[in-house]
Amino acid sequence: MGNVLIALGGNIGDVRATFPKAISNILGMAQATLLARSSDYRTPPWGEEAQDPFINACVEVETSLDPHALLFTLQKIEKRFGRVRDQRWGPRTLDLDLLAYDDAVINQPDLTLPHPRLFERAFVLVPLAEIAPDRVIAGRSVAAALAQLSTEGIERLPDLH
Ligand code: A4P
Ligand code: MG
Repeated sequence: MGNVLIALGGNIGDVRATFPKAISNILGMAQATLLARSSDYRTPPWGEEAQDPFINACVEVETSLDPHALLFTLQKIEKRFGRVRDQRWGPRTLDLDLLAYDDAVINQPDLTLPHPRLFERAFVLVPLAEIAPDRVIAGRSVAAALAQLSTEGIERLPDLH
């Protein structure tokens, strides 16, 4: 079984309603068990700034799929939720990024682990620090990496009931 951290993001449609459905899909399609789920956060757009704010969250799951099979499954789920891949860093209904899979280090064209832009992104590290502050990824703890970034404009959203 692999221990996996996955980032969820989106800024088109009712993203907060999409997330629980996407998580159910991950658990079902990746034969996974949910270990932790962060709150949802509203985050300023990163990379391409002329777009709506994003909602971001992270989950920790345990899965029997290997990293490539898991990536393929996440991409299938993105498509199912209407993800159209056009503009890099552009608006999307659902983005599922594989952040880390155990301590696997993979450098292949279709899969890089740990996720190469993880440490530049407060929109990933803020939710991740809520569920796994002491996790060490590529030699750095999540909390220590987050302390290097500005979290300006990131807002934790109250739970939906
Ligand atoms: N790929 C390689 N490694 C991985 C991995 N560890 N996890 C490949 C997931 N995918 C991985 O991704 C491009 C290719 O990366 C995939 O085909 C896969 O084989 P993509 O999802 O198709 O393209 P993308 O998402 O547009 O590009 P990229 O660079 O992954 O963008 P990001 O990093 O997902 O950024 N601002 C805020 N506040 N919040 C956000 O969530 N998201 C983005 C998108 C931009 N700005 C944002 C947010
Ligand atoms: Mg992506």
